[in-house]
Amino acid sequence: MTRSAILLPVALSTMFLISGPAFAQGEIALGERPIKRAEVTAFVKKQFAEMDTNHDGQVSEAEFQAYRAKQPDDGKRGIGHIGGRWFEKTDADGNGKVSLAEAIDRPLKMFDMADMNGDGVASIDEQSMAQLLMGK
Ligand SMILES: [Ca+2]
Ligand SMILES: [Ca+2]
Repeated sequence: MTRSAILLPVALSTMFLISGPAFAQGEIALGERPIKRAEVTAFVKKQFAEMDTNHDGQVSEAEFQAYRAKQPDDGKRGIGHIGGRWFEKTDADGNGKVSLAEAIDRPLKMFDMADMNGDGVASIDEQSMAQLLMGK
């Protein structure tokens, strides 16, 4: 058996160890890997579906509070983080319900701010710059 044949599975399992936790945290962490715009959209749609427990296409304040209660709070703040003031900040038209369009607006704006060259991918460098601009 050659040396590389032995090392490759080890390298792969290490990659999984590194990328694993980022997927388990319920949001897209910044500064860990390049993020695609489509990924942000897909993530917010999935998160929205998880929050909209009665499936009426709107997230009510009660649904938001229930989601918050079970969201792991590990101190990380990435794109799609549902903070304590998420509901009031996200309900742009103030009708007491958050629609999918409203939910997707802020994460995408954050993404577009990071994606400075507009190629649809926020590189790690671009994310670092965005974090600086956001004062983190
Ligand atoms: Ca709902
Ligand atoms: Ca609304």
